[in-house]
Amino acid sequence: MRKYRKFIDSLRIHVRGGSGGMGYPKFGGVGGKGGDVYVEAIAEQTLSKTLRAEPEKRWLGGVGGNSRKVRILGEPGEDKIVPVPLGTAIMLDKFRTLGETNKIGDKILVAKGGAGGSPANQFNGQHGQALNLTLELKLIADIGLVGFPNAGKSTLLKAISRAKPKIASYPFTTIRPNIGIVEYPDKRQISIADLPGLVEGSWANMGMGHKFLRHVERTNLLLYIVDINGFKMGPQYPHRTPIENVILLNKELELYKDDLLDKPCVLLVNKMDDDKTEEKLKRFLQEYSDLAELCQEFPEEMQPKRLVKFDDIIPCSAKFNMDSVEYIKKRLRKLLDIYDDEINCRLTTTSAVKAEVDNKLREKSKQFV
Ligand SMILES: Nc1nc2c(ncn2[C@@H]2O[C@H](COP(=O)(O)OP(=O)(O)O)[C@@H](O)[C@H]2O)c(=O)[nH]1
Ligand SMILES: [Mg+2]
Repeated sequence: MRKYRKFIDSLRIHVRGGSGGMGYPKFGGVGGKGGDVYVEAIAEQTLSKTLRAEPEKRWLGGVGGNSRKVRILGEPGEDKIVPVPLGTAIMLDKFRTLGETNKIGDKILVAKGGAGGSPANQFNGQHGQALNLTLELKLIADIGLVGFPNAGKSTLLKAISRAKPKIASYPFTTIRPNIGIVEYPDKRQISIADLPGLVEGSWANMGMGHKFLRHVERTNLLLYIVDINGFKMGPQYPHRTPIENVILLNKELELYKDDLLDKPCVLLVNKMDDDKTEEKLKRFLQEYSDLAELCQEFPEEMQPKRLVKFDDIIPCSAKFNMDSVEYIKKRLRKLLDIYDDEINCRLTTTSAVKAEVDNKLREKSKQFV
């Protein structure tokens, strides 16, 4: 029987630092310190592996050794390492983060071991820190693909990259985020994450949308994708035109986290395969130019408070027109390079500002000498 391993992108664990060892009052002996618990990013790690390594989900630091006649300073307890994948956020609760692993080898202290017994604590070893944490995997990709089911996300990812995502003509085919790598002639690689499961009403926690939207947070560019023919979420939903689709995506992202709307973004209008679609595109672009006005016609709860501003709108056919796919590939590279420059520019500015402040402080301190 084939073993089916579920993809885990969040894991609740208990961590506790080791207790300190007992001191030895008679000789003034100090107990060993309890071991600390760390979370560390390990290459090729997954949260499923983390779970398998410790199915009880309890990660405990080693207990410090007691002070003895033969060893007056008790040995320290062993540190415990919780191995996690790259891009894991360590959450105390929904809003408080202890840290995030951004590169392999990043090590974050999550529970301190207790002090060893000494005169300061009547020679009683102290308990280690104990707490419950949630490990949340946030993918790191250059680009995140966002679109409702059937827009053509998987098809595009497959056409543009070396990934082989599963494709089918019904919603929820992709149960895990899929990452494709796009390689350019100069060997530069760009990663694109297909973030499936976004549905109309994700913000109300329908479908798996929000589970996946979390991954969007760590991308540098969002690639929105809509079907030029519009879409229909299900029998009980109205048919949505492509422009309505854009408004709804805008709203879903805004409701999840509205600063997602500030990310650089590009809109792909997919399935441009025949003459009929040319007409539809014309109408779409027309409507897009009056987007703010069009929004007014939506029921209030569906109206975005702020409209997303696309850096580019690209008509394409991910399935049948490889020239359009090539164009997207080139265009994305270009945009990412521009954003990289902008980011570098911003960093230089900040350090220039910092140097200026430092200089002023130095001037000030001279006045006091
Ligand atoms: N005509 C046409 N169909 C497409 C195009 N791109 C994708 N499809 C079809 O649309 C359906 C959904 O595509 P898929 O990539 O699975 O969408 P996803 O749910 O967004 O990942 C599949 O039947 C695809 O073959 C396109 O450019 N033109
Ligand atoms: Mg898909």
